[in-house]
Amino acid sequence: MFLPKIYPITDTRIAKLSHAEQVKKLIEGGAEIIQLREKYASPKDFYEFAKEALKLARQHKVKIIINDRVDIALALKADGVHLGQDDLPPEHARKILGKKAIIGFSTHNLEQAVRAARLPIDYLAIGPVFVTRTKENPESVVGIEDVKKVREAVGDFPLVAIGGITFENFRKVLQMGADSVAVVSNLMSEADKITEKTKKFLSY
Ligand code: TZP
Ligand code: MG
Repeated sequence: MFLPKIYPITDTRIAKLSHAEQVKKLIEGGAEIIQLREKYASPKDFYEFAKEALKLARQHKVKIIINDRVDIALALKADGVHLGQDDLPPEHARKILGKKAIIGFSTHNLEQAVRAARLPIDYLAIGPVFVTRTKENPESVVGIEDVKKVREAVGDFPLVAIGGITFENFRKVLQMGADSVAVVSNLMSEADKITEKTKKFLSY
């Protein structure tokens, strides 16, 4: 699949904005694919938040990926889902969502990444590349050398790097072989700068 260089992920606690408000600002900045990540709201609320964000995204032909919840992705006909190692296994998500859905899968070391490349997924994510405060109980930091090792091991499999990625370090991560960098705090922590920062990332 085609992956834009920047893959923003929403976070209502960090941005202090709703998912739809974040999506609006990201779209204005030029984002083409956005993941909605919601770790605290009820499934019912996440469904409603995602519905609002998706409506906006569709008007601009921007893709929306739902973190964790295959049911919500299915109910809203979102563009796809992003799954972790402890979520519904990707092969089952594929059966539920069908062949057109985008399925992303998180990995945290070389072995998991190599295994993931054999699954019916559209991209794999490796991370955290750097220290992150966004994820509760993050796995060990993998570092940029491991991004390179993963790239060498998975050939041209679509690869997203995540965790502690900033405007200062993202070029290096792309040089190590990631197709795209997923970013939360560095894009979202100042709500009034989301659009400007997205543009800055995209015009590097
Ligand atoms: N998975 C690995 S690191 C991470 C996730 C969801 C959080 C990334 O957030 P940030 O703020 O870009 O470090
Ligand atoms: Mg998950």
